[in-house]
Amino acid sequence: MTTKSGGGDLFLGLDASTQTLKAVLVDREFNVIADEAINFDHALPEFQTQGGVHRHPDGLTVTSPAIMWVAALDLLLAAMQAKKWPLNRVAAMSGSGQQHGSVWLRKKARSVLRLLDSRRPLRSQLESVFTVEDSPIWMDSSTRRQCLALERALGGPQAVARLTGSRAYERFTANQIAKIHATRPQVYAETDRIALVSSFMAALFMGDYAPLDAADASGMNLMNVRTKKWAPAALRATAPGLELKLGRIVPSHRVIGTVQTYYAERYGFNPGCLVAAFSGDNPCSLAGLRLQRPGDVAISLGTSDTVFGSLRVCRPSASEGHIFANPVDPRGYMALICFKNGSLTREFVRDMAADKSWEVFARLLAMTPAGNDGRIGFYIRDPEITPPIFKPGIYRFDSRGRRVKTFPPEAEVRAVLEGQFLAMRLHGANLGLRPTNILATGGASVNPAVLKVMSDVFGVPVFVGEQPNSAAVGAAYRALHAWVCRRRGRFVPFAEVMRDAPPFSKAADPDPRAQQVYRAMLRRYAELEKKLVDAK
Ligand code: XUL
Repeated sequence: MTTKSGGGDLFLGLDASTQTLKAVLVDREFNVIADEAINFDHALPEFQTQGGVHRHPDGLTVTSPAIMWVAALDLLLAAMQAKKWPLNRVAAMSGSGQQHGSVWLRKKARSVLRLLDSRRPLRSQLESVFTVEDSPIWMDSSTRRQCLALERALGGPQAVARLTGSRAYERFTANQIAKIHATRPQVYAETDRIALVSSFMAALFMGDYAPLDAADASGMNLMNVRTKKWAPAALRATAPGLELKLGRIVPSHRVIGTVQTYYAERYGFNPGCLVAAFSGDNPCSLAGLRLQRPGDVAISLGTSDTVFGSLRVCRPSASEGHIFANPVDPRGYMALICFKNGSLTREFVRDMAADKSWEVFARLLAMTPAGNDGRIGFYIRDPEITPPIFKPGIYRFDSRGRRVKTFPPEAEVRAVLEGQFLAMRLHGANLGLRPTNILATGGASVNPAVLKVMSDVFGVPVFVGEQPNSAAVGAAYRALHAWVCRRRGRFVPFAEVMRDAPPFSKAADPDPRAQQVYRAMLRRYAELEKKLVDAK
């Protein structure tokens, strides 16, 4: 067995997401050699979650039982052991957590963590350490009042964005904390530590309170996104005595400890296995997709679409997206923008105009030129956040900017794709994202017709990569990164650590003739969008 601190040749990545707890094991050649997942609804039915959460009757509050995450870790570790994962070869581990959610611990939590008894599962030991049993999570939108109060205290949405990287958002942890402080002051007083989901999972492995990493701490509205330190004004506006309850922020590539003896004794981990700071799922995905250089942008085409990438400069906006600290470059940043209308909206248009068939969709698409003869459409099936157009509907405009009721089917299919990608290009650029190449992921990234329009609208090549568990894999890559930095005793660029990883494959090249068309179209799109947003 390897016992030297950080000895071993494998890297473990965890992902505590909304619905599942996953683990992947990665070797030095970047191959995923094993993976395992525990689905909360199925494996732990006693918690009666749906999709891993409890939606409360007010329609706004959404929580998950904190002890469920602990119970899932027991199951995950047992499954890894049953499948004989070579845990004694793990040199370093890290993890990813759904962002923004908070875990509230009472004083005794720290001694319970330090004295974990390897004869018993974690669940029975941690049952009574929470002051808030139902953790608020990222789907919660019950804190409008607290958001307004934070923005008032700091001088408006733009001021909050400038300081923390995002305007005040309901799901961001400051506003959740302010709500608990206001509505349950006793609970707040009894809380010794408020962790994020990521740092809580790290604490379970370290056997002590874990520091927060700068990338995940960026999703709280509490950290100065430039200095990566707590912002005193935001702390004061949120709740009294908060800094002590939050602990330290460390760079995301920092080794924060070694695994508690519990894991060596009970599951055969190498006792010297390093624990690197855990981070949020979006920062971990950035690492998993290896977007290390400004200009590397990922577009995830899922139920909602997400655009994210690395940035050198920090230019937060109150009207769109988020700036986070970069998880692999302590001097850099990352931008993240969510678009609610993603695959479901594309499928809606396919069903309406293309006979419910992607083949027909692609055939229709080929009948129209880039730029759609000047037609522009906004397809808002679900209330949209980027741009904020809350009233569902289809807003179609002809080449002269006049609202029209219908488009022919071949124009309709092009309009939905061009509209979505123009929105991404416009709002991404507002945050400083200027792609030089795009990595497309998510369900719709297997569709060549969709990727061709993406490539033309942005004017850059589009790549695809098989990376189904990008957050968990990203956590494992970050563990490797932290391990290399520790070994060499200095910061080593992530790109250097990942240099020999297999390249992604190219799926589409832009048509140079489309450049001009889309540049002009982007201006018209922005004007029409402004009109729609102002009219709301
Ligand atoms: C990001 C966000 C979600 C969560 C859960 O701001 O709220 O992506 O991280 O995945």
